[in-house]
Amino acid sequence: MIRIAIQTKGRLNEQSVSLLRDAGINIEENKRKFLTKAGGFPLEVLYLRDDDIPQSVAMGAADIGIVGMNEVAEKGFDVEIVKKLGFGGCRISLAVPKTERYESVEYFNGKRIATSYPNILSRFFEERGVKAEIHNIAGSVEIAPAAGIADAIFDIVSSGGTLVSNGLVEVERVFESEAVLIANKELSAEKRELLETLLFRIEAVLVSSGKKYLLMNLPEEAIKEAIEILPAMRSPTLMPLAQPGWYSLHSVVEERELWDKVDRLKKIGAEGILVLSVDKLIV
Ligand code: PRT
Ligand code: ZN
Repeated sequence: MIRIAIQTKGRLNEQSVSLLRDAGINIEENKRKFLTKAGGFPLEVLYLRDDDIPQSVAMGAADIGIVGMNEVAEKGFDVEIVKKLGFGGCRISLAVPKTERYESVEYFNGKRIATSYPNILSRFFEERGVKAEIHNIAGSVEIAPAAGIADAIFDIVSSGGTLVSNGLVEVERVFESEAVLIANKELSAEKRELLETLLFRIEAVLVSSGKKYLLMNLPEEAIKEAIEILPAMRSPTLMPLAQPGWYSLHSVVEERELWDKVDRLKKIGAEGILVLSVDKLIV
């Protein structure tokens, strides 16, 4: 049995649960329980605030966890970063009121900065020889400058909308983050093996995301060009059709490249193009 800590509610909860579900793990969310047993895999789910996940994994209250890299870096607990998970992407940035003239990080010398990430910020300032007053505040950091309790902020940014609506501009991107799978560094052999199995499944889910399966009919003379348009894991699958001179071609493509490839394939004579979603891709 292995125990995973995930966020109880908040931005990472839904995607953590759906990643585990896509990996074949049956999680019944019972909001009143903080520890539940999953089906389909020897796994227990421990629901925690994201701030507590690095520590719980470092101390062994949970064996593994899903949490933002920002929390791992801020808390500084010694855990293994097993895998970047491709969701929860954001950055932690310094932002100043848009009326300020900003030229370089020296601007922050002697300034008061509000943040919930004092450790990451003080490391950044130390590296650059900046001496600023860091105010650790929980909650709405972005209102601190307008409230007159800080000159600048250091906070999570994703779209940038929150900064704009508070009259702030991002001036330094300090830390890039996304959700990561972390593990206790001293897992037993049995738990390590369960982690490997889980990781194998998670990788199959991650690899398939954003991929499409493409099928089409193609005249023989277009095959060479089609293979250039569609480099696949080995090469595209090609099967002769009953009608002489025609083939069926199958390949997996990145969704973001789909329309560009489809346009090019149509130009060289592809017909009956069928696009399917990829559920799992085991490489
Ligand atoms: O209750 P608990 O402590 O578990 O949750 P929380 O309130 O501390 O965290 P939560 O759920 O807000 O975020 C969890 C994790 O999601 C963070 O630690 C990040 O790793 C990640 N993440 C990704 C974000 C954002 N994007 C994000 N945009 N966390 C917070 N924000 C906030 C940010 O603080 C700011 O207020 O969204 C606002 C900025 O968003 P934009 O789009 O306007 O720039
Ligand atoms: Zn939190």
